[in-house]
Amino acid sequence: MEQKNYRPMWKDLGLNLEGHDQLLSVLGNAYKDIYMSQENRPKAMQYLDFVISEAHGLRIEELMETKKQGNKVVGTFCVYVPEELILAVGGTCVGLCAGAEIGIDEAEKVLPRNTCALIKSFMGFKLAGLCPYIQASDLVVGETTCDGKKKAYEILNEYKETYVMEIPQMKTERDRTLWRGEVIEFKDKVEKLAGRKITAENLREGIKIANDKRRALQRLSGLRKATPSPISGLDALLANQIAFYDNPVRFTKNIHALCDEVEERIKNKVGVTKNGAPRILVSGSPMALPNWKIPYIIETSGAIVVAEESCVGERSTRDLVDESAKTLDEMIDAIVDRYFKIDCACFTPNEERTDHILDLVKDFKVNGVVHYSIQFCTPYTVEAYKVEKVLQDKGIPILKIETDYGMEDVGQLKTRIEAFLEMVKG
Ligand code: BJ8
Repeated sequence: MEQKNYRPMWKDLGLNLEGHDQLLSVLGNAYKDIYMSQENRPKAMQYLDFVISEAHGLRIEELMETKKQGNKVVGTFCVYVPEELILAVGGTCVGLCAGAEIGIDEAEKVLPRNTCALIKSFMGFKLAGLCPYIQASDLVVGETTCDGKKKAYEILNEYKETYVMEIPQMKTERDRTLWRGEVIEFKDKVEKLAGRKITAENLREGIKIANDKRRALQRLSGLRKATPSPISGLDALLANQIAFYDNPVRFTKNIHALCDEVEERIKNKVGVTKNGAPRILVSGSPMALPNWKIPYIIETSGAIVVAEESCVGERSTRDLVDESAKTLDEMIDAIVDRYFKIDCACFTPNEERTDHILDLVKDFKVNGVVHYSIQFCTPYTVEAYKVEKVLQDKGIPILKIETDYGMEDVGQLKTRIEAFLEMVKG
């Protein structure tokens, strides 16, 4: 099928056309090498292949169309932003580009070099004019999670209006009160932006759409407990990454179709690996699209990733908003409670996270954990100590990795991961 010419749209959005062409070509090749070279993928993955191929085309066209109809597009960088409120006013919530080493020179003009790759990436994408999602957004919503993000949003705000939600750092009643206030303020902001009121009716609908998406991803995650693994970790990660970009209703339907096929595979004992391949949990910093580095190395070294303890994975999908709330106030409380459970390493203490890692190890019959921290990410790099300790106490092998989005250390990482897998097997 011939690709449509999206250049006029990209130009209108103010993208740097030449740089954007290069980006699409690099990403297209990486996708071919990493994804299309996998054997025996479920056929339903074709949907996600298509979404990826149109991530900067058709999907952006859809966003521009919904904007024309008076609806708003809100861009985010964190799973703390309650998308239910955005959906309630007919808006679209999209994740913004933050997963590739792009525009680093530009980013380093405004940020210190020793900033985590995710932050440098979102700044680089914006300053180099390469992310159509931020260009299409009516508002960017940031959050006070880690210091790097918090301070970087002040700079990003000079280039694009960035509204910042205050996220508490602890989980006491007082923190919950603060968080409730933040959610209510955000509700007011969304209402003003959209020029529409949030009501019990439209919020119920927003909650349902977001929960349905999470239920579909939970179903997919649950199927990965099977042996042999019916789907690669790379493909499952892709589903979790695309969840931040695609139309949620269409995405949910297609993930269920994928799950139907994966269920059939399990019945017929069809797997993507041989029995006996080490089952790995990747835990830590989020892997934003197109950050596939660690699972790619693991899965081309003879192991399989069976779960991601990460915001692009389990952490953002495991909790639902209680749907039994009747009034608007009760619904807000249900949203506050759901988001308050997120166990990001920005919280202290954060024992829920280590408890949860142990649960995942048990439920997914994990043989070893790869703890992934983006270099210079203080919360996850420091918390790795606690994670290592609880796993070692239970005799579960762990490999701690710190890396950025560059490819220079791939050989070295592969050597370390292969040595780890040998040990996991033994
Ligand atoms: S809820 S994990 S999505 S903050 S990698 S920018 S923490 S220095 S991304 Fe995150 Fe929300 Fe937490 Fe999840 Fe900072 Fe670390 Fe960089 Fe990070």
